[in-house]
Amino acid sequence: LMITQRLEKAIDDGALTLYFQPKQHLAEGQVKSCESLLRWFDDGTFISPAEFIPIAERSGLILPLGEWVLDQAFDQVRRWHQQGKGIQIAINISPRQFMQPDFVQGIARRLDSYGVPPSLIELELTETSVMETGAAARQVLVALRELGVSLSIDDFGTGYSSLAYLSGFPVDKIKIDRSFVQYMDEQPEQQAIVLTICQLAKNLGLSVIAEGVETEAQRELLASFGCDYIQGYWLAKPMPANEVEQLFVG
Ligand code: G
Ligand code: G
Ligand code: NA
Ligand code: MN
Repeated sequence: LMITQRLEKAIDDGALTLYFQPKQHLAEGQVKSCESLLRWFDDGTFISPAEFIPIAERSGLILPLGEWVLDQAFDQVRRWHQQGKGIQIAINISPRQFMQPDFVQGIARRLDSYGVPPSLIELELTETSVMETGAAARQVLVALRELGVSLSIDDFGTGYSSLAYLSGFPVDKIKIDRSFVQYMDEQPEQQAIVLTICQLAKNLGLSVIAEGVETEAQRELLASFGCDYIQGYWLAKPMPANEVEQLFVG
């Protein structure tokens, strides 16, 4: 079978699962939110989303797959919420999914049917989603914000975001791409980029999170730059729901 057919079958067969990677508030040390990340175990072999998401994007399979991810993530938020754990989940949204005319409606419907507080849902949008669709995207962001969910720009710095654009967009948070964080403790240029993004976020009144934090040196630098949150192997790898929930207090 071709990979698209195998993926279609995987959705039906339950071979897909969501893992969760915690995020930590740097100043307070608390872990209150996590990012959901798709995992595909195909007969014991792990296939990376970096491999199958782009294929799903091209084939259109990302739409049913994205719906599946949203349902799984909302269901998990609901379960934690019912257990008295206020754990927020950040859900990755692909550009094609974001551009569907009924995208906002799908989020509104789930908030209602799963009965979860909107503050427990964050949507991670790519720069491409937000920038390439221009004015239309802005309307979608406004509508999502009105629902009360948080919005973040993923992989910040790798796309075409113009600063002028960013200041006019109703988002809450920017997520500094791993490629900048990775070498920031060795390369002054990378460090300068990360510092600049942190300052930019502050000046625009946005929160900032750094992803791919792997070392203590990176964590300390980020803290000194005023970065709000970190995510990465230094803290924890993506893991199943029952493992990640043990990292959360209260
Ligand atoms: O977890 P990992 O590093 O393997 O993820 C690789 C890529 O796949 C990342 O770009 C990540 O954003 C993307 N990805 C993971 N899970 C999802 C998902 O549920 N939806 C979408 N659209 N992308 C995802
Ligand atoms: O594009 P996105 O940011 O959603 O991708 C997140 C991806 O990065 C996931 O596949 C996740 O497994 C991976 N990841 C998370 N933390 C780290 C880290 O500290 N180092 C590396 N190399 N990858 C990470
Ligand atoms: Na992401
Ligand atoms: Mn990212």
